[in-house]
Amino acid sequence: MSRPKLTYFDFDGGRGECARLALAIGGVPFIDDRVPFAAWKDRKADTPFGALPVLQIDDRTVAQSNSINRYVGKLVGLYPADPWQAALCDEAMDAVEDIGGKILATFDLSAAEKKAQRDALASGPIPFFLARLQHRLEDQGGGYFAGDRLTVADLKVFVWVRHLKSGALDHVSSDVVDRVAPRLSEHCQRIRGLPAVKAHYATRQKGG
Ligand SMILES: N[C@@H](CCC(=O)N[C@@H](CS)C(=O)NCC(=O)O)C(=O)O
Repeated sequence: MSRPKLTYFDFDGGRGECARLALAIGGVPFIDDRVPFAAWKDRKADTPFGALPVLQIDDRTVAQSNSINRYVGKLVGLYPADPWQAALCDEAMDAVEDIGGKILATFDLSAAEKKAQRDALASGPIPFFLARLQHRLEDQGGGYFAGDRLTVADLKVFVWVRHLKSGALDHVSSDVVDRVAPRLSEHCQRIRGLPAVKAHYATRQKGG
């Protein structure tokens, strides 16, 4: 197998970050192809569905973030072998897609419309998804979303929760996670503190 190439936009978050983290944690050397937003229009047509992320291995290409997450998770041992645990893992990742899609849809709005829609998200869907994800985490014992161990579901939820906590989402208070879903906040801190996750971001800070 040649070195996998993961193509996504040039920031440490969003739909491509879970697979980047999984590959890094699994110690799989990969080409981290980061597309500057300005270059996207020239590359869009060459992707399977006109969107990123895309994973290429040898002469094969696969798109759709959760499909990539599952594939990479299987490669590196971060996806459950048990069918039920796999379904729980998928459930958490798909839930993040549901709320992430709603949030993403607000990015290109006018300032006034963005504020109105973000206010609505902050008082409804965002706390709802946080509370329900926390509930599912607690159902599994509070540590991990599936299989009693780290999976790509934990990484995907981590990336979303970390973004909320960063305060980077205008009109959505950065304390919403702590207020609504403290166990999810703890989960985020725990994933952030994993040696492999810390090592990955240390490399990023060095520009690696
Ligand atoms: N269902 C797809 C959605 C992919 C998607 O919409 N990606 C965004 C970035 S997160 C994108 O490529 N936007 C640019 C565009 O659609 O032109 C997935 O999960 O990968």
